[in-house]
Amino acid sequence: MNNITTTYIALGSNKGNKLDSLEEAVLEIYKTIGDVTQVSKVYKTPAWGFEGEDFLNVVIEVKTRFSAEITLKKLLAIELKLGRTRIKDKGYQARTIDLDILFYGEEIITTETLEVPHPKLTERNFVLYPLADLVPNLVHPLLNQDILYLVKSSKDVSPIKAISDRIQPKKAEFRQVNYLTIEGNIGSGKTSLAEMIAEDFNGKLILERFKDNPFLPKFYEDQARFAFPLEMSFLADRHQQLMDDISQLDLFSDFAISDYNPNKSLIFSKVTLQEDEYALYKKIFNIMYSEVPKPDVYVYLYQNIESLLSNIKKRGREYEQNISPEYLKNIHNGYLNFFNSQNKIDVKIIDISDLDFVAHREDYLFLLEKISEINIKASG
Ligand code: PH2
Ligand code: MG
Ligand code: MG
Repeated sequence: MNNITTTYIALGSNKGNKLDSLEEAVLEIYKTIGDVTQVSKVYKTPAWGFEGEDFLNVVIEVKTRFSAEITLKKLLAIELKLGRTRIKDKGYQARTIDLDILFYGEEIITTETLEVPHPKLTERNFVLYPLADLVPNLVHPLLNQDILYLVKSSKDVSPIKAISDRIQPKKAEFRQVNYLTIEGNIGSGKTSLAEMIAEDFNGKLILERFKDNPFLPKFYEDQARFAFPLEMSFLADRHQQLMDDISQLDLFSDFAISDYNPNKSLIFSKVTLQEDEYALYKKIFNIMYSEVPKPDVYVYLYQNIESLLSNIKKRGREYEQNISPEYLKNIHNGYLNFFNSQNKIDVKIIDISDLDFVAHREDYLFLLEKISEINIKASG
């Protein structure tokens, strides 16, 4: 999963309702690129380098998981959506909206389509002034000078004036609970989602550590022979881990988020074990987990079997490649049976078959909203 990078983007408009265009662009950037954490004052500036109406200019700070290249693509799509037209080879033209990357972390990028830091940044008051509102001490990675210094040494003599209208920052919202679990079938994306939410909302992450379970590859080779030791070893590992993790948090004041719940052991073993083995297993499970706290919200990411198989293929864990559609179907039904037997916890089954919350921030925001919904039935 991609890290979060802080990027600074310049917005300019000198055609149509300029303030509206800037506001709409901020909203679109929030929806498709990342949280808009800071917005400068709005500046009125004469068209620089061509004849035209005055501009309104702002600079915003954005936290994004997308690369600079993808950010640029998404910015161009927003320009088009907001009615930007370009006449080829005609130099500067009036525009409803212009969106330029000024800085992208400390990266220095020179490709055919993208140059970062923006090469003209030091020549333009309409970029330097708003940038100085946000990060006066930010150091230009090529020049090694900070923004305040660049403002003072700017040779741009064109007038620049802040107007009284302001544009608000816009950040993703999320209803935090003490203990949120993101569950799902194998390959559903539960770990990625848990990681993203924990990072964005400062949650304590509890991830299942299983990749080194020595029985798992054997089990996928010979289920009948290795199901019981596999389930026993999951049971022991998960218990030990959960005790370690939970002992480090205060479930009444911290926000914790996990990508599994111990009940998973029962759901899987019901599919993989013989009836008598399962009865024994359940006895031990109940002894071990009688005291473990239950999540306040339990999310189940549903994906159709086809997408699961394709995700499993994509992530390429050798020992998972022979998992059958029937096995995935059985696990899914196991989860549904389990949820039907629960009436005290807030279970949210969300179909993400047609979503891609890593590539599309819109989908991620949709999930945050879904997870934040208050379930009247369960909250009593
Ligand atoms: N953008 C330009 C050219 N000239 N002048 C002002 N005042 N503001 C701008 O945003 C601007 C400009 C090229 O993108
Ligand atoms: Mg520009
Ligand atoms: Mg541009």
